[in-house]
Amino acid sequence: MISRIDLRGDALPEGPALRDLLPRADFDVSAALEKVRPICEAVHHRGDAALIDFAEKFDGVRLESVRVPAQALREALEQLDPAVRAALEESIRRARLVHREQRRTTHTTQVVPGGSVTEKWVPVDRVGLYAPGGRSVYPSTVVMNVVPAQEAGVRSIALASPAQADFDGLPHPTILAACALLGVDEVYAAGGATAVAMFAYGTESCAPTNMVMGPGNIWVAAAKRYFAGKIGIDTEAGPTEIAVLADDTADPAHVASDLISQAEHDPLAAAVLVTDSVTLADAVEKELEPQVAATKHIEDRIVPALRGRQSAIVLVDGIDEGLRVVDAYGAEHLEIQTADAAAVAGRVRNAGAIFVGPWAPVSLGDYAAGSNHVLPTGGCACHSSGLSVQSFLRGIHIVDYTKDALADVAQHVVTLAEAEDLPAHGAAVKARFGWKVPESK
Ligand code: HSO
Ligand code: ZN
Repeated sequence: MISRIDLRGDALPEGPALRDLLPRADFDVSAALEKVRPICEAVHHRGDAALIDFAEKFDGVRLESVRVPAQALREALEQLDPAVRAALEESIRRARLVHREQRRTTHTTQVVPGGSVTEKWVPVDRVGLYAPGGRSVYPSTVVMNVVPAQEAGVRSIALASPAQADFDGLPHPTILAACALLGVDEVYAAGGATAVAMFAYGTESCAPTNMVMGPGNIWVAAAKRYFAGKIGIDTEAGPTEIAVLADDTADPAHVASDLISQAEHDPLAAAVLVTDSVTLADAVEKELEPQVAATKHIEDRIVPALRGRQSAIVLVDGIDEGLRVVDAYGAEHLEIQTADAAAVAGRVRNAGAIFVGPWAPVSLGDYAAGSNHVLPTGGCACHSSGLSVQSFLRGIHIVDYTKDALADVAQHVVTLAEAEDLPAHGAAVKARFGWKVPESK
């Protein structure tokens, strides 16, 4: 069911060489980039008409308009299963608690008397959020995208999700209901690259946005890459990943169920167990068979995900070596199921989110821990964070100097300008002092 990589015995290699020993699926966005280019350009030139044609081609439904009417949002909320509504409300409440505390405050540094730099945090004006459709209809992802944007103070939030043939071309009703619960009333039936292009260029019915955030498939990732540098985008989301660092204190049944839980997303999802215990490795492997057989998405997702080259049980000599392995891997989700799990978790440097001990499975974070589930994949956790209030803010420096404060540092500015062969930079300072460099006090 799952392969093994034995890294015991020899000293582990350093950095990238260690990462190369670890399993990871290919997620080649560059090939998809060529295919999304004409799609993006068609949306640029033909606007809504192109979106409608693409929905017919890709989603099999002819739309009258891409904008979802307010009535449809209200109805979706009215018809939402009350238990699902209560669960979403609790998920929203917890996410708000966490994300509200991520807000940044304006801060002024008095650099010298009369000279200060203030950092002011300003939300992006308008953002486009994407919620996938198709195999993954996740109202929880709507929550994880919208809550940080709202808590950041973004004034204009639009959301797109693919048109569904089964629902008269509207996005999935649970997506609409989640929007209604969150107070998002600008919703579009647009999927994949077409949605990203709609937000980036704007169309007759959708004003352009400053940013496009939210996970999606390879086409969404490719379209985001196409617009990188022109609008704000978050880190590209690849297939989901779980790594579990466990020792012989872990419960093999729980480790197995956690691995399966993320394998359930996608045949390319990665499930990696890193352990120093052969006994645990054997027991987890034994657990996988019956647990997989008892669940739902067996052949289409879980079995290919666990059998795929992206998943493995990695054997290491001890927890120190295990930590080096999980740091080299940089998992989207990392569970620590070891003795003294909090202390081990405290030593991890690279992970999108860390789940500590036996009572914090990744599923909790997916829905209701309060943490965000839009997290860096594909090793991007080594340089990026998950979605947060910060993702929607810009820190603007406000430089405020008096004449005396400028005079005091003028010589240094002129010296550096000359050293960089940019005399006009220095002149901009000298001009203010009768073309003489004032003496520093
Ligand atoms: N584990 C996914 C998020 C998700 N799980 C949505 C269930 N629904 C990526 O973090
Ligand atoms: Zn999940």
